[in-house]
Amino acid sequence: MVKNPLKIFMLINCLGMYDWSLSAKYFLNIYVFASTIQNSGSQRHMHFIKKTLNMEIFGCFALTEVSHGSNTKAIRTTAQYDPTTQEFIINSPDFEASKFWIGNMGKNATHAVVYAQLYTQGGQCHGLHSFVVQIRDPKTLLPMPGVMVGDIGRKLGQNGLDNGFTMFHNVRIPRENLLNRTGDVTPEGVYSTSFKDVRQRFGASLGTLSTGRVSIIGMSVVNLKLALSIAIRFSATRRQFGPNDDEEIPVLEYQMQQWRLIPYLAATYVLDHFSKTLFMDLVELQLGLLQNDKSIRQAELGREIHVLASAGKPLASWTAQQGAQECREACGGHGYLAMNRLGDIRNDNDPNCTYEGDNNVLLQQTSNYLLNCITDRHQDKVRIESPLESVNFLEDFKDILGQKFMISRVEDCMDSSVSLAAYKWLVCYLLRESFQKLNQERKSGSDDFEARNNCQLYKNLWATVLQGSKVLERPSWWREFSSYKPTVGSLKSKL
Ligand SMILES: Cc1cc2nc3c(=O)[nH]c(=O)nc-3n(C[C@H](O)[C@H](O)[C@H](O)COP(=O)(O)OP(=O)(O)OC[C@H]3O[C@@H](n4cnc5c(N)ncnc54)[C@H](O)[C@@H]3O)c2cc1C
Ligand SMILES: *[C@@H]1O[C@H](CO)[C@@H](O)[C@H](O)[C@H]1NC(C)=O
Ligand SMILES: *[C@@H]1O[C@H](CO)[C@@H](O)[C@H](O)[C@H]1NC(C)=O
Ligand SMILES: CC(=O)N[C@H]1CO[C@H](CO)[C@@H](O)[C@@H]1O
Repeated sequence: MVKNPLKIFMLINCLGMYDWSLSAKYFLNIYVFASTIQNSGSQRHMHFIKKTLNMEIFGCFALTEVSHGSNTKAIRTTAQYDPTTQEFIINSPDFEASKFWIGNMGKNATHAVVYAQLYTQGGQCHGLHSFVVQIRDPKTLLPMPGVMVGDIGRKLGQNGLDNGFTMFHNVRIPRENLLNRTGDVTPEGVYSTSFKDVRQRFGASLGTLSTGRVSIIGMSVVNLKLALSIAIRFSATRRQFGPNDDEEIPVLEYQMQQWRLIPYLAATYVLDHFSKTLFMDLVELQLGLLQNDKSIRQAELGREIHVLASAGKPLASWTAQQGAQECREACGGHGYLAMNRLGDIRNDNDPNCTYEGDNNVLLQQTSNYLLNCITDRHQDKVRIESPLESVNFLEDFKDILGQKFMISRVEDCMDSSVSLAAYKWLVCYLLRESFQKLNQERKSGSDDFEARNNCQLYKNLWATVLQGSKVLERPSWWREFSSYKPTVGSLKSKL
């Protein structure tokens, strides 16, 4: 599974070009279910992975409940340890705590990675942990005793994927099914964790949660590629109006059509490059996990990838959503004909803005991290730096804000360093403004929760901007893009 990560990434995207529901079924089983077992479990769980790869069992990832999606800490499924039988008892206290939206669970999954609050004797809660729970008999696909499972019904798209729900009525599972990378329970019922520092433990587990988001960035790029190739090809052949009655010109020749489509084409190149490099950073993180690397760098890398993916996923999925809509309109009436696929691409892309973290909520992960960087810099004079160096430039915060825009000729703006400098300035500016706004809120007596809520608009705005600068900072895409020679007729001269 981990031997050739880039190949799997490509395979999922290729399956997706054909049908996203098929790709999602494959992805959720191999990349989310088995990968979570690999990353959050240990040697004692390897048999699950083997069986998954042999297609003897089929998995899903069950975190979301009816009442809670974004706020995962409030998940209410419980896992009570019973030392007399050395089992965990998985229970859904009521319908609102039933797992809901779980892909593959509706009809076919035999096993689930279930997130539940871990309790040991005496009612002590140790927080959210993950467990492997068998939900169906692999031969008959009938539910296991105590498991109520079914399909949630028709969705706006991706109906080839069976999203399901489950309620657990005191379902007993072996103690060993606890995925024990961050914490374990002894047969006698004593809880232990190998991470001394809560922040470190959190960083390590966050990193693995980034897989889904990094993949969504890649999938959004595929959707953009599909939509743009349809719309640009169509525009190059579709003729409307012309200089005289006998000659009509392709709509792609019109300034307006280019202005609407070409920026999305440029964004596709940028995001394609970004998604591949971020994926390789994630692979580095996972190799560290496999080697049980407990260094500070590893934990910081987990945090940074989490922060980048939390802003990159909204940027990519929103760009794809808007791009697909623009492509649909750019093809006129034919764009609305189902067989031309633009509707499917747009509708299938749509849920990516919501799952693996709703975009608007996810952005707050990034903005909180950045605000913390600045606060730490102010209070403890710690340097702002991160393993992938994405925030290092904030160290020059003051100098950057003192810079002036000196360019006067359009030609000079073609140098990538100009946009990069403007981006850095904008990020620092918005960061300073929100930092001050947050402090003001606090001074006027708001508590932390309220103060942060009243700055949401500010913070999210610049978290998106910052992500843009991270994309720009990788110079190789500029080379790639500037050497790109479009072949669509006279478009060449106009680029
Ligand atoms: C097609 C599909 C497949 C899915 N597959 C799975 C799966 O396989 N496994 C799984 O575990 N889950 C799955 N999910 C669930 C998904 O992860 C959740 O829907 C998602 O996390 C959002 O949670 P929610 O629906 O509870 O929205 P809510 O948290 O109820 O959000 C509702 C609205 O409130 C806003 N909001 C919430 N909190 C804040 C805040 N603090 N500040 C500002 N605004 C806020 C949000 O932006 C959103 O607009 C799937 C969802 C879909 C649509
Ligand atoms: C998935 O479940 C449906 C409904 O039970 C069944 O028709 C289908 O064959 C199953 N697919 C697999 C691969 O088990
Ligand atoms: C997880 O369980 C395995 C096997 O029981 C054990 O060897 C390992 O030390 C445990 N890991 C942690 C982090 O507790
Ligand atoms: C990780 C994930 O769920 N990605 C989804 C993004 O959107 C495509 C459809 O465009 C889905 O099939 C993917 O599953």
